[in-house]
Amino acid sequence: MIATLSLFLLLHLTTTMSNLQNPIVRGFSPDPSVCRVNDDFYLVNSSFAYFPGVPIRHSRNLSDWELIGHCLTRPSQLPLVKIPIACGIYAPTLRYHAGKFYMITTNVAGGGNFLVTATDIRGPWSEPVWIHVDSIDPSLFWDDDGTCYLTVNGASIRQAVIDPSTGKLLSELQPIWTGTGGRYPEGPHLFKRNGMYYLTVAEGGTEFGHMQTLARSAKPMGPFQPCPHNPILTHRSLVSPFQAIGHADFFDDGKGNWWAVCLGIRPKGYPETHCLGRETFLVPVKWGDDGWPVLGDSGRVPLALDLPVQRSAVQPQYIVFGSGGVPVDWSYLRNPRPQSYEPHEDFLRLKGTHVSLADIDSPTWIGCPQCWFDSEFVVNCTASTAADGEAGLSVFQNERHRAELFFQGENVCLRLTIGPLSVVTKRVPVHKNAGKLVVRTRDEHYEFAYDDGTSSVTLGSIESKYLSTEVGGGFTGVMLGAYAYAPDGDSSLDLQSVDYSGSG
Ligand code: 6LW
Repeated sequence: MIATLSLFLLLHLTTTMSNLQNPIVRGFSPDPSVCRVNDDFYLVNSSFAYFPGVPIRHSRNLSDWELIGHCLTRPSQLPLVKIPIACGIYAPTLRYHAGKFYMITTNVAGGGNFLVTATDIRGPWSEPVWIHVDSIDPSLFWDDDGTCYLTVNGASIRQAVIDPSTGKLLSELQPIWTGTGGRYPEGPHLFKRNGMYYLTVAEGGTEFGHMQTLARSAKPMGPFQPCPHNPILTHRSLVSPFQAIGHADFFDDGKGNWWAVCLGIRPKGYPETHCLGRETFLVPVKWGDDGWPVLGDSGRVPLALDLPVQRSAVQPQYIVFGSGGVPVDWSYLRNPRPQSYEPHEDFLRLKGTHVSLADIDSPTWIGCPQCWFDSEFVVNCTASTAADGEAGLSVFQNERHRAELFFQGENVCLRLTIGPLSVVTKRVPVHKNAGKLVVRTRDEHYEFAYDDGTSSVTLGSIESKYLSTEVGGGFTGVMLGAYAYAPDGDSSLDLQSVDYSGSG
């Protein structure tokens, strides 16, 4: 009996350990798009007002995704000047054709639709080729004859032939499908399989009513017939840890298997709210003999996938700052002022300016997505603050929903900002402006502490719903980072290291 039980437990553990848990990218990673080149998969996500823009992740096994760079790394490609956090880069599409990568997207409040190209995925990427179409969520598809189609959102999904080298439309932008009646048909992608053209669309809005639908035609411009079992993917009205599922992109793995990536959220509490932003999920696609696909578990995202996990899902980060500057998976808020970030041998100096985290501007700030529910983010630093200057740790949803644990004069302070209310809730005298500033994230709250190396003091906490997208609005997620603010005089933060680990 004991032997049987041990064998069962071993099998269960082995299976559990080998299964990839969704989401495949944890934390702020909305509007995913994937393309495959031979055995390499590349994933891009939207990035809004964060710079650099459109992160690129690479995988060869669909389990491990490494952030390898960004498509938009220059202000000439990505002007983000004093625009709201929910503007900037919306949904991107990544495609590969005839030896060249194409990324097409929209800079909302920054010029509209454009594409950039590269022969190497790691760049350099070209300057924008602007596309003068009033829409969001542009997608590209090349037919077997080399014709390139642009598909965009609207009251109906619209499509035209395009010259991607110039961005010029070569045919009239025509409505090709209105979807199944869900609000906001968006995120369209055209793809081809066994001679049929498939058009997939997100409907219902990117919240709890989100769904993915599909139609097909014998011709690229239609007419399109809807799939008999639409929505092909949704979690609306389901009891599931995953919600708001939609905005899918299809791809095949070169071995006869089809997959889809999609966005979703993992809300907590009641009413449900989410802080980690919209994340990226992976769904297996099985094609029926009728030429229609079934996604996941009868149109639901599976909790786990039968894919070997090469590395644990918990990838602790221990970042030592110094001459290397800012790590590839960290971002600035809008276009940074380069002179405010000064690499030294064993620290990065963040030099404050008159721009604060309350301003829709470019404060001295760097951060990375919160990617776990149960985690600890430790900023090891030394601050120098003058007058009303401040420097320290930042938990940031947007300018009006955020928390800072910062050094100011001879104190460590905790300030919580919820809409119009911004209050320093605690001041603790300290004998040095150095040590570890800590935020512990939990399912439904954030807790803040200061550790001077000999003792630790907790300054307070905030319920996470006040930093959630449902309360704060927008399309991003909580970012954890460091900052400096100098309304007058010189205030700076010498950032030695950040230790970030967690689970869930
Ligand atoms: C994106 C649209 C959407 O452009 O939200 O979830 C917008 N879908 O397709 C911003 O992410």
